[in-house]
Amino acid sequence: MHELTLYIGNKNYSSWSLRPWLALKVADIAFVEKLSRFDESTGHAHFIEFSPTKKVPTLLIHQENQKPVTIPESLAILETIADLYPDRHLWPQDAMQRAKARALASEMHAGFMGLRSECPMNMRRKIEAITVSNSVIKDVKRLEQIWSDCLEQSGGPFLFGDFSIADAMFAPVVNRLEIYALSDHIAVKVYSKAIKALPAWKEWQEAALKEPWIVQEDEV
Ligand SMILES: N[C@@H](CCC(=O)N[C@@H](CS)C(=O)NCC(=O)O)C(=O)O
Repeated sequence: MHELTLYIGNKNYSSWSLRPWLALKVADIAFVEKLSRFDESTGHAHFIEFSPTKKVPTLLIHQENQKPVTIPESLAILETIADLYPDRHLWPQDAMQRAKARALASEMHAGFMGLRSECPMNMRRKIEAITVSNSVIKDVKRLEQIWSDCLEQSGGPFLFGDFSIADAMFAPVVNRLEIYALSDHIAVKVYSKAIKALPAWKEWQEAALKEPWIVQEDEV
């Protein structure tokens, strides 16, 4: 038996935190949520109290009579959850589809630097286009290609049919594409609608809108 504690950052801004939080909620896995606010004045120094990387998200796995196991890195957290709860099928069951989903989740984890640096997630930001670099335009084109290919092959509503870790990894991008008006592609519209209809997405967004804290560098 084990219990889970997930440390996350501000719901308005923390795109990496959203990923495992969303997967845990969609898979109906119980966990204790600990929100630790960003503090730009100290470089988020207090994150060291729970994470060796000083970053959110970080998962703690508590087992009886043992020291908690600490897992930083969103993708490692998602893999760990899939391992601990195999019956929730957080990866596609077919090996080839699973391989494809893993490749896409890794691509998201390691790439899309233009989009990630120029267009921060911001759940409360009003929709308003901004001028973006070619790197962002390239990232958006790649997302349009991934989402349209996956939805065409799976039939939706999620990238591999049922919600998977690939969706958890791409979910924050739904907000970025919307608030900076980056795409009119039909696959983006259809996929964004499916993600935003998740009760867990709505729960995260509602909480984000109630947060009073402003992180100036993420206000574009
Ligand atoms: N590769 C990490 C990235 C995590 C990350 O950069 N988190 C941000 C917040 S969304 C953070 O904790 N920043 C604080 C810092 O860099 O000191 C992951 O996948 O979890």
